[in-house]
Amino acid sequence: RSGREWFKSAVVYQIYPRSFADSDGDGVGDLRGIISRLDYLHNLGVDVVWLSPVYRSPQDDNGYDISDYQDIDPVFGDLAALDELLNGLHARGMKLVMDLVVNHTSDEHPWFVESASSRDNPKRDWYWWQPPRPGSEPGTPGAEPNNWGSAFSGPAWEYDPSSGEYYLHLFSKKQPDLNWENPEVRAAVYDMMNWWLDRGVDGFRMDVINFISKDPRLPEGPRAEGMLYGDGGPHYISGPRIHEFLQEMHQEVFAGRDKDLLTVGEMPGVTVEDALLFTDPSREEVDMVFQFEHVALDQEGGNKWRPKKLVLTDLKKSLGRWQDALGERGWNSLYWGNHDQARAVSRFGDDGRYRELSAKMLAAVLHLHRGTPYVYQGEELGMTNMAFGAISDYRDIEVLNHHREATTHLGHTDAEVLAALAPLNRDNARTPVQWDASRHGGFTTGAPWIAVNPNANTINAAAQIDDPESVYNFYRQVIALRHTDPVVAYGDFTMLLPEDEHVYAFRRSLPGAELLVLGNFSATVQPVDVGDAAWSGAASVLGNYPPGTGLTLRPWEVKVLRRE
Ligand code: TEU
Repeated sequence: RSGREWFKSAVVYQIYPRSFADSDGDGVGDLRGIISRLDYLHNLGVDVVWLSPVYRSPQDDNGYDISDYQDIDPVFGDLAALDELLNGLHARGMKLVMDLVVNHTSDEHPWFVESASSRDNPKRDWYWWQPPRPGSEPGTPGAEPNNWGSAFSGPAWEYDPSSGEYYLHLFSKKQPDLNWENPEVRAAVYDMMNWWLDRGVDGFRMDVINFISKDPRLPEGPRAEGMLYGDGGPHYISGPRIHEFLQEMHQEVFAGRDKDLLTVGEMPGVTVEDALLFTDPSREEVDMVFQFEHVALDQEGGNKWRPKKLVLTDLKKSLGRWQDALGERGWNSLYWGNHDQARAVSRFGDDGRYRELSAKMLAAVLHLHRGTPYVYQGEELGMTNMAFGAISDYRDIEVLNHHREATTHLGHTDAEVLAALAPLNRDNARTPVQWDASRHGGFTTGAPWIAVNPNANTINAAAQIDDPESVYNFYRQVIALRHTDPVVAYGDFTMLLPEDEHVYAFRRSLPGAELLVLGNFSATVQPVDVGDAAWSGAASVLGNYPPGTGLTLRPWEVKVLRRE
């Protein structure tokens, strides 16, 4: 590998299709809505679109429960529309990366329907079926084969009375886990992946791909005080055969293809050490991973329903460690948000008085790290979290299941749960993209599947596209910098002022040129001394204020200086 792979100077834009743009007035975003916005994306300058699932699905987890991997759900369109989107992107020199969800299928996938039809069905072993715990009353609490909990509350096992066995589901009970120990499962997945690559797609974002290898003994997990279920994580996060499976996938699907492809593994719980193995090009596993350390720092014990204030030095320590570890070998993805995370400007910036300034600062600080940056739809507009009123305003299964469990089994009141849900729930990021100040933010002419944020009347694309000072146009400048300055794509990374509690400072350098990036994560003026007075005279290549003097930072200011 050249060390200068194409994806190192690329920027990826994530589209969550049901919330992006609705073309037929049914209140749900769709493929033709995306097609109508391709020039908006091209103008932004992004190179790749990562499209969250649009396959046939009962939509139990908004498409991450797939019932046909090789067809498009009618709510989003059809394969002809997908091909039109693909051609539209390629015609603009952009690529399409599909979302690969193969840790589990929908319970309505024919594979599962067959598997569940009888204990001796040939596909029984395509999923994880287990008898009740010995000596237990089948179907009653505690009879599950082990104590693992589901990510969406409740046990990770669902009882099937017709066969008297349980099936494993790390997520919703309509998302049964595939059994990757079975070579027939792996072959079927690789066939499907090849079918999509042969159709012209340019790679995959792989959903919880480090969960596909489980300890086949399915041992009990540790159960923390006050938790209803054990944590199976130690027995399926980056499990025993994960590297073998990803290397086999690479050989069966990606090897020998003569086009630039992108593979990014979504890996909750992945460690730096494992990520080095996953992304080391010589191992031919994946190009990069989504790790979750920096998005767990504002939660007590990683519990998103126990939010706490983020400490900047913790953030710098975490991201700095990933920069150092994957600096020479391997590669980082860079993100503040996605469809599972709260909106960046609300979570890491200030979505009130300093919304635009902090959104721009966050963009420059993130994108100028070493790695491939991901822009989540609406982030380029400075879209914010949503103030949901009642539980009936929510749509996300993770939220609804937690609310039910917390109010029925854990004795919390509705008000307590709603307060705990507000900062980090996934629906914050799933309110429709705000295109203009018309009804429903120009997202749909119908009734939106989830409410549009009322601030769409001021925060929207129409108000920003032609405003050179807008968040949108700042993103254009940041993205352009990765395309034009090799220091951004290929330079090394040195964290500066690690103990400073308000300023995020780092240096990027290549022989002959270097950048200094200074971000003020506070609303107060911050003097900055990086121990090198020569920077004071360096040229400013990017900033969110009119050029100032020296290195002092105004509220939420970002300065990017360059010197040869
Ligand atoms: O998310 C995996 C994952 O770890 C999420 O459960 C995330 O940690 C959690 O939502 C944060 O609270 C992937 C998809 O991105 C997510 O949308 C799906 O719900 C999930 O897998 C199951 O497919």
